[in-house]
Amino acid sequence: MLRYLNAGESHGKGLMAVLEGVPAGLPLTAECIDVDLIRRQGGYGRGGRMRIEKDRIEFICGVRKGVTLGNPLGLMVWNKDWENWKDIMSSEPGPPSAERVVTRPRPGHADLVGAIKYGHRDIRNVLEKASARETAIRVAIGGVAKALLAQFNMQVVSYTVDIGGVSVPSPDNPLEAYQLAEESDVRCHDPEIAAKMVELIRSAKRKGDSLGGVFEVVVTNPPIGLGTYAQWDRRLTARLAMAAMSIQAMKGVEIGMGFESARRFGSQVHDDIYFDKERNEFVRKTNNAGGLEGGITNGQPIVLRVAMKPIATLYTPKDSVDIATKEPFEATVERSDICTVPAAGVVGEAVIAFEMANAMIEKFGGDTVEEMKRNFEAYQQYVRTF
Ligand code: EPS
Repeated sequence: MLRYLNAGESHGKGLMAVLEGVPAGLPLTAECIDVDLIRRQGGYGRGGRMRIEKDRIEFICGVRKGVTLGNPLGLMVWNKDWENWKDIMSSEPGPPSAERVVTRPRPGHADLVGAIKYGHRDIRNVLEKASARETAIRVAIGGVAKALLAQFNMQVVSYTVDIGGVSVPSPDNPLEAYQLAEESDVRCHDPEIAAKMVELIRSAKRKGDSLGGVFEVVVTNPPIGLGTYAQWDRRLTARLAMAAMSIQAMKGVEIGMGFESARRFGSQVHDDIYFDKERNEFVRKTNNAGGLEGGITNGQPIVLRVAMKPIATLYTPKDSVDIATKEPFEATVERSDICTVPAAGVVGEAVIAFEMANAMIEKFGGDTVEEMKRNFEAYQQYVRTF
């Protein structure tokens, strides 16, 4: 089983993770992880912090000469901004820092509830870990998972389908959409819609507002039979939904036809089953199920749409109360992003890749990638002759 723990404050020294369960013999370089770290930093609507950071992975352990050892991986992303926060965030004993104290909770953020829960009078102690800065290390972990999935010819891609209500329908060809989206500032495959999205973000910026949206994540080429209906918490549908909802600011997730399927007759929803005698396999002409039936992969691409609320830090803030004075407060402007839906798609890929890699390891086991491949090939052969 793959598992990880991560740690790190947004303006601390860096973000770290220990990832256990990666089979030995997986080719892995910093470059293949950095690609996604760079993608996560991009997108129209990002704020000032991304001009400071240049996120790169450092393997502390578990990889030797570009190949995993089967040991836990130690992963590190250093924060460049730490240089500006050394004293404020210092772990040395001393009086609380008087600088950058936060007493004004942002509606929609973890600020107020976190402060009450943990007894913090300085909300900085909450926002440092609640911050979406944490997603950098999760993207790194997702990079390892993607490398493992690639050994089985599986890819995890994403693109933006909605920003603030400017939307584009789900594309017929996700891989093509993904390629086009990679060229777009908002990671949307339709250039006309992308331009409208940029314009909306620009107008939100002018008004001191923020925007959310929806991104779609697609897993290509999954084998039939990952996950199970046999126990509630092993349903892959549930695990993928939890992974998606574990990303900061996510408020909804749909699989396949999702909420729309609730509005239709069964005959309009369920994907007919055919048998292709030439290819010797069961096929579907539609994929309304989004690749999952009974919590199990059915061999069709997995399709998820994830809804992100607008960023909680507004340049024109909502009503709130200072926790020190209990008085309503006037605007204080904190550095923030306007819209991070394009970046959130990259994070979505990472968390879904992690769950998929885990499901692959569960089914095909193996201490080594070689062993996993043998088990995988034997199983695929079985499926072809079922
Ligand atoms: C982020 C880093 C943060 C924010 C953002 C995500 O940097 P800073 O707080 O120093 O500007 O840009 O975090 C949030 C939007 C949030 O609400 O916490 C990053 O690396 O992605």
